Amino acid sequence: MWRLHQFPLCPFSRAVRFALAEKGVPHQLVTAFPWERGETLSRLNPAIQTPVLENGATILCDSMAIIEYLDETLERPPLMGAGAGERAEARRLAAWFGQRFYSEVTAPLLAERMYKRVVARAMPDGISIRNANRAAELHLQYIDDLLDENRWLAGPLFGIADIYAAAQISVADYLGGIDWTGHGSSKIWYSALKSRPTFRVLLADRMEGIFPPPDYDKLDF
Ligand SMILES: N[C@@H](CCC(=O)N[C@@H](CS)C(=O)NCC(=O)O)C(=O)O
Repeated sequence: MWRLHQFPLCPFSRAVRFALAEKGVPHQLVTAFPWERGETLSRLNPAIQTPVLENGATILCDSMAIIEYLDETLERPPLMGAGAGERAEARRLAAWFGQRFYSEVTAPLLAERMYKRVVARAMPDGISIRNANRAAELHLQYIDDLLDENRWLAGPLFGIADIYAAAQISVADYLGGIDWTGHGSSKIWYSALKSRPTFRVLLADRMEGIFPPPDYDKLDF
């Protein structure tokens, strides 16, 4: 059976978990905290990062490589889009959320509200949190704009762009960084995701010692 090395607030692991669930792939979760630089994670992934998906001799690292592997080996449901143009747009947006949203929103919130609490035992930096919240607001505006054009972020079908965006937003939301006020289109899109059983499993997960806001996993938020 596949084993996914991950931790509950890793947005890249959440993207892989979401894709595994959509593809109906049975898997076990193995908790790995990259900052502990454990022997298993270091052996499996030279970058010492989560996620890693492994099954015996098959070891897959990097969320995008893993999800593309799943999409190439399991036909249904397709996650990358139909033609080359749709796939290019889906990859562009997956990179947007995996790189820009992560560096501007999720990573600072993880540093201030998770790492400092659980590992460094230090006070969070309010300015960094405020900047992350402001950046999140701009990203929600961008999602509103994308949804003016399409039903899902990259086109008419649900796919990898939605998976990446939802994975990042769900972690930022868990850490109190998302305010949906004034973002009706984004909220409707996220509400459709929240009602998918494949995504609800992720929202049920908790990181020890850190609690999400009350509406975090509610369908009515
Ligand atoms: N490009 C990688 C990024 C993975 C990543 O940055 N994972 C974080 C945890 S969410 C990590 O392991 N950070 C530790 C480090 O970079 O040293 C992917 O998509 O899988």
